[in-house]
Amino acid sequence: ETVTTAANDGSKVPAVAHPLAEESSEIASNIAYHAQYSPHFSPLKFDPEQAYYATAESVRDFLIQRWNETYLHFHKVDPKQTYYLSMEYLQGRALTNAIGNLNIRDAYADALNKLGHELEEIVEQEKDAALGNGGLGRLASCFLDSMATLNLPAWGYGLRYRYGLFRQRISKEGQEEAAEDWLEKFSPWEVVRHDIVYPVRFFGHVEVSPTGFRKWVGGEIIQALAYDVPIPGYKTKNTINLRLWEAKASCEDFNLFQFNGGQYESAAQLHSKAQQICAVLYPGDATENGKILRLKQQFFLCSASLQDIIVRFKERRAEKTALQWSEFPNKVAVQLNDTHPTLAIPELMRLLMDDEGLGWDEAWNVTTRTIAYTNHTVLPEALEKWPQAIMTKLLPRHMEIIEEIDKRFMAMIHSSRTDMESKLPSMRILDSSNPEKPVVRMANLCVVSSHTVNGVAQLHSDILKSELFTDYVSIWPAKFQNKTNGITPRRWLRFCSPELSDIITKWLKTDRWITNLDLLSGLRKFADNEELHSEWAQAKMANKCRLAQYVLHVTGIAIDPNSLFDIQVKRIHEYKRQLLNILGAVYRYKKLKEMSTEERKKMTPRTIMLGGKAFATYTNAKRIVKLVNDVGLVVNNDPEINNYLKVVFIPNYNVSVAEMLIPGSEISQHISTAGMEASGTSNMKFSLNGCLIIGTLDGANVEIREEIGEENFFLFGAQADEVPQLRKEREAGLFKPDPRFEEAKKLIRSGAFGSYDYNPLLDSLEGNTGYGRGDYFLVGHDFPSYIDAQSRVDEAYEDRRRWLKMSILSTAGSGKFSSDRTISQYAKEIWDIKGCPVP
Ligand code: GPQ
Repeated sequence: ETVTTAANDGSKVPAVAHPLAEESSEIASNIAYHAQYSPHFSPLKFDPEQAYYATAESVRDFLIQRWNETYLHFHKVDPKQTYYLSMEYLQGRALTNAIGNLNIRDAYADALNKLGHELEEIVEQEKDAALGNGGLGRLASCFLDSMATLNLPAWGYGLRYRYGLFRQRISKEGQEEAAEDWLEKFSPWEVVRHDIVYPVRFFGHVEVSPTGFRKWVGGEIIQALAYDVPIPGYKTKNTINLRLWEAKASCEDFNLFQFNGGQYESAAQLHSKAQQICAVLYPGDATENGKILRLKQQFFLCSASLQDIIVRFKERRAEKTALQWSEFPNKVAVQLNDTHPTLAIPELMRLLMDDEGLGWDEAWNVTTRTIAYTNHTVLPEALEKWPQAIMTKLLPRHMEIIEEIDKRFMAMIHSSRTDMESKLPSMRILDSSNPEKPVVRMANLCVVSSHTVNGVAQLHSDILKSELFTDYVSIWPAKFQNKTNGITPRRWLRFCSPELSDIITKWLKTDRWITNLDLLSGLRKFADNEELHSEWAQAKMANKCRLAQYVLHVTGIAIDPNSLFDIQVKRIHEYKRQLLNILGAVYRYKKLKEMSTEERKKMTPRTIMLGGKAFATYTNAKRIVKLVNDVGLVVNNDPEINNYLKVVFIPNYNVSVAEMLIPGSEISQHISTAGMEASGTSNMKFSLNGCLIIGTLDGANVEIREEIGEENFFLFGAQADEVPQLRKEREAGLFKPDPRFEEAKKLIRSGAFGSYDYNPLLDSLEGNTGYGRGDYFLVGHDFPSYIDAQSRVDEAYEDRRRWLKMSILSTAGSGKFSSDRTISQYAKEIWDIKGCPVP
């Protein structure tokens, strides 16, 4: 038997080279070194899994080196620094990204070859870090990549969930959820920091001293322990930090006496409470206990992060001048990723007043100059409201502070804006309209306490100003901004589609587009060039074949790379209207069935792929997943039809799956009800990869269409400002459904796709409107124009040259959607920070 370990083969590889060597034979020996001395060492094995861990650990050596250099440099220069607070980060895999950003990919590929492995196979060993649900979490991760690449002094703070987003399995029943154990075999990308621990208090009460000084005491104290994830910039030394907190009880909280007495559970009570805090991403919050846990998570993030920020502020002051709190906002910017970390506001106030001895006005001045808030949704159910009773119990001092902010806000209106007094009930932070159950409106707290509030696409920011926050705009017009989202071109083009990237670099005669995405517009002048067309088509075909292989592997369904690849991947939600997509597919199927064989042969073959996770308790979303799978079963097994149409549900959609799907797509669907998708970010990824969009005038679609040209965008559906009127008409019974819409629903109701009862799902498209019923999302209204737009897609695809031109123009027009542009704007217009490159 041959021994498969490269680690032990001293004749082939020397034991240790310089840990930061960049030459492939030295890298090979470093990988071998890690294989030999890491905790994963097995003398008989050097299979892909061991090779992955050893490779990752050798890459980590570079990252730690650069992380330290960057930290010291920031410490020395002492620039103003941004802290991005987010409950979610969807990092995905790190290996390809790290060696790509460090510019050592080819050397690593060679090194692994020398050790008998293929880089492509090794990177597949890594589990996704899925500490987020969807767009909001992935945006945070793209932002970190841009912050590092732009050399900005900026860090991310988050939570180290034990179990990230669930793994989705598809069975006969539909979606099934299983815990995803991303830490099962340890993550090589995090460094535990036993030297960085802060106490975080919960419950307890407020004690008032004889001098009137208030202090939060008692309750339980959980320790926040830091785990650092180094984030390398692209072709720069700068490597910033994503600091994730884990909850721990201190050893003093372990009751040895009880344990020895056999009371094992109560002996470790606080330990088990601590474990719950970071156990899972976004646990359901329908129950009282669930609510407390979610609120605990939010406060845990805010308190630990702010304590850490304050320690660093003091450290950097200590060497220079005396401590001056008014300087704090000149050194620290805190960005709230939606309302989830709102408690940073009262927590900063508390730390400044109760721990540092500042008065209210001084603390308020510091807090409001420090904190800025990004809104990511106008959906009413996503606007957080916490019952005051729960807040008072869990965070009594913070509730006092929030009440004081509310009181002072009202006083300000009464004294200087009497014209706005009638608006106070909806503007107040505390909502006591139900006196039995007063709630804290987190978005209002954010708007009142932040120096800047921004939306995430122009249309969304306009809606915030004209609808959600109108009254505040009249008080603080300058507070509101737009920052259109972006995506990192490294992960979402350079690394996920090396074929297309090389072509772009060749034609632009530079690879500077990777950090200056506007340069892509230089492709426009080649949009009709036949040589480029043929290279472009070849790259696209290679990506489609790779995707087809993947689909076969995960679903067993063979799809034809010559068919039009049509993709919709995102969280399943009624407002995103996957139901419109599948009703369209059903309609297409029905029309194909009605055709003669001759007629059918003239049709454009299509492969419709859908993917995405449904929240475990969101019934209609789960029904949609089931429907897609049921339609696929019938269509894909119909021998008359399956050369012209396939419907495939891609299971377990995540960042890595996206990196496979997006480069292989030709048309993608971004078809939310106008006004409801704040921005969308996958639309940018598809467009960047030369995939055309069929979409509504919603979120960032509006700006994508502007950039790439309306002739290259398949537009349909109602516009945002028409939606309220359409809903009213629907309610008044004035809506006359298109016969094609009725046909599609009828076919599903007839049982053509199995015996599952789809009536409740389809009934949500009938009757009077109201949220979640009576076709609130206007599927029926938009259906005919959607079908027409799909016909235009088919027609355009038949004209090869026209399609390729549109595809090239999509990529050429995507420069604006780099997260480098977004982050530069945040840096300049909100944070007031500048690049601080490590020399
Ligand atoms: N978004 Cl509030 C989420 O993914 N989760 C959330 O909790 C909230 C928003 C999304 C939003 O739906 C998309 O339109 C945006 O593109 C994305 O945030 C990033 O801004």
